[in-house]
Amino acid sequence: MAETQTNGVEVLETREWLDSLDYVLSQGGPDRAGRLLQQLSLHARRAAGVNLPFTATTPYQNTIAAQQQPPFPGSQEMERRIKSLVRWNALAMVVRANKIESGIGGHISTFASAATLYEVAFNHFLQAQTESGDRDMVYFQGHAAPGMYSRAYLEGRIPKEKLQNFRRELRQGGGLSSYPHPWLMPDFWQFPTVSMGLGPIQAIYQARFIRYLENRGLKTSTGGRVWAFLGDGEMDEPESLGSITLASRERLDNLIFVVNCNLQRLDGPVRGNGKIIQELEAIFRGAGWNVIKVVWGSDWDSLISNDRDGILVKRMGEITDGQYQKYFVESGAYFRHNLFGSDPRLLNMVEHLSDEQLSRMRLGGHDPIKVHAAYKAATEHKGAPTVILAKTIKGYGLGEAGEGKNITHQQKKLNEDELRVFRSRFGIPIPDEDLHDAPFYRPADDSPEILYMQERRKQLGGYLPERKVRSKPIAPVAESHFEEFHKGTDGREVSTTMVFVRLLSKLLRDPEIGKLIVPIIPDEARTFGMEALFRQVGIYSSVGQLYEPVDMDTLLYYKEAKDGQILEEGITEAGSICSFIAAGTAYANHGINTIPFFIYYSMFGFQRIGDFIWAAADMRTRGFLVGGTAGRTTLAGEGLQHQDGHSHVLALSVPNLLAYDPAFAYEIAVIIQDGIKRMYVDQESIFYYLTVTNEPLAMPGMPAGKDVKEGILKGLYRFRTSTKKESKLRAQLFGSGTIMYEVLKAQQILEEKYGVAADVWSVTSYKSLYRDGNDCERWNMLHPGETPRVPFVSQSLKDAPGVLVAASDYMKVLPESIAQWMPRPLVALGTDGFGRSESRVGDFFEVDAKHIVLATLTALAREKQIKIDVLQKAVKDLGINPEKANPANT
Ligand SMILES: Cc1ncc(C[n+]2csc(CCOP(=O)(O)OP(=O)(O)O)c2C)c(N)n1
Ligand SMILES: [Mg+2]
Repeated sequence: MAETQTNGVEVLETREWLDSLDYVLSQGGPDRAGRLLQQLSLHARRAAGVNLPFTATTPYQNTIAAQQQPPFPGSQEMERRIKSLVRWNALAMVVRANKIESGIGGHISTFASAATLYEVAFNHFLQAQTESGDRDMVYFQGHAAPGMYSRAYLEGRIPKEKLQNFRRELRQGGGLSSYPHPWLMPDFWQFPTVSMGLGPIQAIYQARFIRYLENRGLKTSTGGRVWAFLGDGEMDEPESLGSITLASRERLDNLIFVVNCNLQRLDGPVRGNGKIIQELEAIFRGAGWNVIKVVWGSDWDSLISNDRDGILVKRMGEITDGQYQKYFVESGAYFRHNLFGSDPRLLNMVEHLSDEQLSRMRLGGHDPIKVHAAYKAATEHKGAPTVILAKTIKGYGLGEAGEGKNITHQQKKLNEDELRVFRSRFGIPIPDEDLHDAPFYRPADDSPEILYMQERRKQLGGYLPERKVRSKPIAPVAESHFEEFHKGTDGREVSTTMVFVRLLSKLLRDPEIGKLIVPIIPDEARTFGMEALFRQVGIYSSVGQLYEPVDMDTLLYYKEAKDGQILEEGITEAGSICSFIAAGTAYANHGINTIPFFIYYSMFGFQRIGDFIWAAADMRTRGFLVGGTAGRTTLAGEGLQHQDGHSHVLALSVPNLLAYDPAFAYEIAVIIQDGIKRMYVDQESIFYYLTVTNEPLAMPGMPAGKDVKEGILKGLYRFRTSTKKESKLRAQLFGSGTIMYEVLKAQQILEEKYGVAADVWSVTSYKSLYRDGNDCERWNMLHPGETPRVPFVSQSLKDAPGVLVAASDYMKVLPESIAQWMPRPLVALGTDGFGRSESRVGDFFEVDAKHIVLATLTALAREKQIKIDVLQKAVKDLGINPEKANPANT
């Protein structure tokens, strides 16, 4: 601007306009001035077609001007002292841990840069959850965990011994987990955030879920907010930004992101050649968020207000982040020369400041007044979520040990000199001679610092973070919902997906738990035949339905409602799992036993959003993940990308997840009934994965016998016993999911054509059997000489004669995982390899009835019970091409 004002007239004209604007500002305030500017711009466009270029960003300065700042409500000096204590103990924790055990890790510089952001929040904003109503939910940045532990230590919530055992949970008396993990510290942490990107999107869906609970009348508003403290590097994760428009669309003014823009990530600068704050501002503004930039501290106020022509702000906007980082580590002289030296007018502005003063000019994110003003504005903003972009220095206060340096993220060892500098800078009363092992420091309970911080937390309802389960167990669900499914369908063909949907719709009608059910679908309801639910319980929409649906005159129209129950998330498995997690942890976080059922294409579950499922496990999420159209051979037409032959293999990896691959209607009923009981009546920290398929088949009734239910739940039971007991050739066949029907066909062929009497077993859960087998092995190893425990598989097959053949619609490794506990060798058929879109891929994957027959005969031949020529003939008779390529690698 300044450069283009080439003649004096223009300069004068500009001055007059600015003076006029100043007058309007002083008389009418910022709102009036803003309206006037908008009118001016409109007028220019209408009258003369003046089109201002689109700018998504505002100048590189604070969004809240100094004169708009509210007064700071606390004692700045006292809060500075408390913050210093938190800083010191956080640093000491990491340094000590690495002294005791080199390489144990931990982070100093993340919290060092964010301390003011946290402390202002703790002292003035974050409302704790109370018995009478929950308030703020806070997603703490994972790597800042030492700061949270340190504060909890000063608050008297964590003893020194535990601090000592940071990252060493296995020590006597326990320790502190490296990062926020509700699994490891269930009374402390609520949200695991350290896998970057999972925190921000979860916070968005949490804020939306709170509105869902309120709109459905399950919860009265407590005015609580969701806060997410995030790293600027973290914003590069697609999950971080991928759902921000949901937050603005839903007008989530109960959501606040605080992005600590220390300009650095692990290896180096986040945007060395650009400016992360400006980039994020553009993104969030474009998405409709309220953006508050906190760039410069109070030290800059007078310089900026005296910058009448905007040359300083313009210059500051030209400097790259990489260069700013250089200023953090350089002298004041360098700063003066490099930033201000470009223009004599700029040099003039800082003439009155010494190099020393210049180098100590604070950034916005380190200035409590600026941070407080931003938080206050964020909490008062209506109609949109807020993001605060706060500029800080990574490793603030570490000086030579790492302040602003590229290595700072991983700095965990400070020598005595460095400790001394830090100690002195923050005024911690530890004498030089004690510094060598970085002792913790906590003033007495009645010291002014501790009293102050306790009083602040008392005013705000208590401590944070804290996790507390406040819901009461639900009453057992009526048996009658499930009994219908025990009978079978009398030959009528239904898919297990249809069975599941029918059961879900019955549960939704239950007077007790119906309202607690949260069906979650990523744009796949019609695929699963769930559209009847649209009408039955409605699709949640915070604004109701503002249009006349195109299918209004049909019975099952697309009904959106403010109290709609279905979370129809659109095509976002990541978003859907966040809703699942929010609903599945509401028993703890909201004291409400919502029961989520998240139904999705099984291929897009573990494979696509596995890390969220891991986080869900960590958070003790309850609920049912339901993988639809599951299995590799039953999904006609979809082919390679959709055909899932490994979700059950991946499910093995999640410790507190129960995974079932049911074949029949009654199995589904038994599993879901038990699941609701275990999770919501008995309050176990487990959750479920269930696969359902879309092949319509006649559902049999549940076989008689009291051990059937037990078998279904434990993972294995005998579904059909051969009637040909006199036969010498015997086999035990294991099936699950839709492959069960191929197994049943094979049983018939074996009996009729080859004289082999085969029993058929339904394996509902290889995972449960695998875990039980390992559990027994482990116990036996640790208890030599005692009566060994017998795995459930071994017990069940104790008296079962003949060869053993399993067929699964998943990879062979799944049945093979329990082979070691079977009485004889197991032949496993499965679906290793890439899918195909043909409808008969059972043949391609060699898991259909004829391959099960051949596998059984082969096993019998190996046992020398049948001759090789029977086998050779069988290959021909069954129509199997022996030269066919191996599906596992084609
Ligand atoms: C998904 C994921 N990828 C990588 C990491 C490893 N990691 C931990 S911290 C970090 C850098 C963090 O930078 P930033 O988000 O800017 O946070 P800061 O420490 O600077 O506040 C990285 C790469 C991780 N925790 N999660
Ligand atoms: Mg960073």
